[in-house]
Amino acid sequence: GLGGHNNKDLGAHKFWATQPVPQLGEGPPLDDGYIEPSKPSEEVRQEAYPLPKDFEWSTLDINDPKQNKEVYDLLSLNYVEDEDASFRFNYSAEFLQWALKPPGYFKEWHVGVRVSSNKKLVAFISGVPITLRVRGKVFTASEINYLCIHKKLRSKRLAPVLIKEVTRQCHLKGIFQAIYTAGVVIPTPISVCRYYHRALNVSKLLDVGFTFVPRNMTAARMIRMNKVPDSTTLSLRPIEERDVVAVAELFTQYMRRFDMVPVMSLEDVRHQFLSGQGTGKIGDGGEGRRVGQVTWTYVVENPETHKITDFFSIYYLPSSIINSPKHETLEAGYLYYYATTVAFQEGAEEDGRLKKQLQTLIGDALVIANQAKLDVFNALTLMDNVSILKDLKFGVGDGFLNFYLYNWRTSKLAGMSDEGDVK
Ligand code: NHW
Repeated sequence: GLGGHNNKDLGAHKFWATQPVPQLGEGPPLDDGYIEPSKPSEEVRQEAYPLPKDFEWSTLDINDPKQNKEVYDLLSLNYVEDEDASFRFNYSAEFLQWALKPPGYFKEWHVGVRVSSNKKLVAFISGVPITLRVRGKVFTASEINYLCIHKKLRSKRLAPVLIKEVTRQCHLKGIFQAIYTAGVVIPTPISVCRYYHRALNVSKLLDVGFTFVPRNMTAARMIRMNKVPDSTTLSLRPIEERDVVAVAELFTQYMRRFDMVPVMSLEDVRHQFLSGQGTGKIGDGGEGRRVGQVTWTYVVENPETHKITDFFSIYYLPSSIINSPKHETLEAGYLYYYATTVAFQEGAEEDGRLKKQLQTLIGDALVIANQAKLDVFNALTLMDNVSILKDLKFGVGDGFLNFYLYNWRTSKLAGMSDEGDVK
């Protein structure tokens, strides 16, 4: 599966050694907090960093369908691939619209590099505002993603220039912390998660080499074993505007279980869980998805009290299949946020009630993913996922995802890591 390389070489990092991040091998900090202090705006560098000649900076206006498509095109050909270059993330233009424009976004944080002569977009990096709680401390930050350099411009030390420029743009808006994830190991992960995969369309996954028939197994038996029920166990309905307050409350309360979480306003909840549902009818080509659909969020409503007791969310992120004669696209869904009020019942964690409810809830997410004609359903070893992966027939992937904070010290986050807790 996807997840990028895991460079185990903890050697010199010419760029990262200069940045306010914990250096590799540094001991755990005494206290959580910034590494370098914030600067008043007049002390922030006012000029863009120099680019190699023949290139120029360009702020991308994602509201402009043409520029949205330029970012899509760059990423669809040059973004993250798996270790043996079989699959490449294929974020849709609608996904990028959704991901790059949360409430309070800044267009200046959508940083592109163009060839001066023909204006072709050849590199990109983005930030979006986020409020984080890390352990007991809440702070505003920038979530950095979609760093991408055209394949023909690799290994020329352009990435550090992009990173410095997006950092400067964040500083200009008064933001001095950031969060980001990567398949690669750089200084210094605060947590590492593993990818797990639940096969839905086994024969296609076999066809494209995403998975293999293990010894003592046949394809037919694998297909049978991975069959997903036709209907959900819980009585679910898609989230609606009237659920936003309840879902926000449930989300906030459930997230208290974890040490690093986003703090979401009502607008954030509306954006994250409601705005990505796509428009109009289920796609004509028998896709099982709405046109432009990016997310699915379902709620469970108690029929008597009409209270929202549970919710889950899935995002749709297909990958291009690089060398298959038969299939172009791997249709993948990813488990996003979820919550259940069962977690708040006395003793529910200890006596297994929570685990059972999560199995039912995420089991239903699999049914929805299957109905949407997705080929595979992915999850990371974070939140409470580890407790349900095995029973729901997820298999371990070969990708890792490292989590990083910029200009913030905290000791390694336990619980998210797979070290020790996945058997
Ligand atoms: S991770 C996905 C990154 N993108 C891809 O993997 C796409 C395919 N690859 C490429 O486009 C999600 C290129 O290979 C890239 C590197 C552009 C990755 N994060 O230009 P050079 C994100 O988007 C360091 C951070 O020669 P290149 C998160 C590398 O360690 N650093 O390499 C992004 C080395 O530094 P060192 C990375 O292959 C978070 C230097 O870049 C990195 O042509 C960004 C080499 O540069 C990565 N994924 O281009 C940080 N990959 O010190 C945000 C390589 O080791 C920080 N490098 O010598 C916060 C900023 C905001 C702060 C706000 C206060």
